[in-house]
Amino acid sequence: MNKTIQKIFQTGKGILAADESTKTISKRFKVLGVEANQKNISEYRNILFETNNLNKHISGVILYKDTLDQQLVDTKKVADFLKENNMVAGVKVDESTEKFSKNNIELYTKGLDGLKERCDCYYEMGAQFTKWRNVFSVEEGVFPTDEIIDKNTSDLVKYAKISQESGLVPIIEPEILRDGNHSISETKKVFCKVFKALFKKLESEQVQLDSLILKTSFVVSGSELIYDDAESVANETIDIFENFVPKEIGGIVFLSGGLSPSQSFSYLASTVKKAKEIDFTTPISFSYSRAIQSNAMVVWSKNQTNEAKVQEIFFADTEKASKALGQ
Ligand code: 5MM
Repeated sequence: MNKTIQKIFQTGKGILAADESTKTISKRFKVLGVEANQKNISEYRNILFETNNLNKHISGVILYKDTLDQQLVDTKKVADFLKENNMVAGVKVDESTEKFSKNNIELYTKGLDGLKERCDCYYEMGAQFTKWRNVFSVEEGVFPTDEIIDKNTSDLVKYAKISQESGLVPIIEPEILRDGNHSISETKKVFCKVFKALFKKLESEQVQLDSLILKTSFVVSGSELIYDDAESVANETIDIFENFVPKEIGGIVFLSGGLSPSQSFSYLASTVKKAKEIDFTTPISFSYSRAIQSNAMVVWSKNQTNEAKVQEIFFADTEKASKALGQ
């Protein structure tokens, strides 16, 4: 698992999140007027994976379970193709969210049943890491409730333990959602509560921290408010890391959470800069889906045969993400 962490956090490289569930990718395709059948989904993803020199900026790819064993057109399995091209294959092992019975509003993440067997199987299929995402809505004085924080953080810890037992590096993704009109300080309060509970449980359950990756949102205001300046985001985000994230974890990667590509790159650059200024030594990188895929997906939706153009746009956005990491 240490080798996997080292490969993922190579200088200037990050993770491509291509693990949208069928429901999520269908939503994205629908907006662009493309039919979300399996053929279109795999053809689109294969174009991304086969981008020339993708490994210059991408060290690992999170796959949806169906993609892991899929054949690239006339060639080999996706996991083998990535490996041959010096990229690590990972897989999303959660089974998406469902309403939490305590209030029927908040969401918990399913997928613990049979997880060990699935992880063992994914390892055999060539995966080297896994990912589990849960979500926390923010509404001042209302959400997230203590009950959902307890449930989601406990399940993240159970997942991380099982993943490590199968030799797979877990990426724990407690996503603090942007939806709403909450202030950046309200978001920060939620980060404090969630991270405090999460890392306390990880330590008491003796999850190996150096073989674990945290995937997190930036500390930002709700999406209905105007955008935060990059310096404030960096200051608040690094403050949370310093206070709640043990330095010995394998690394931290950011999700983009519906921020625009340029915002995702600028927040990443300012946060990495701030981390360097204060000698925060835990490796930091990106694990973006929308921030590096959205422009390419629009081009693809307009002309599904113009692979070269899609790959050019996609490569350019991975390059921008890489540049944001500084060198
Ligand atoms: C790509 O979407 C991932 C899976 O989400 P669903 O289960 O809802 O389909 C998601 O975990 C993703 O990896 C992260 O949120 C990062 O994606 P963004 O678009 O936020 O960078």
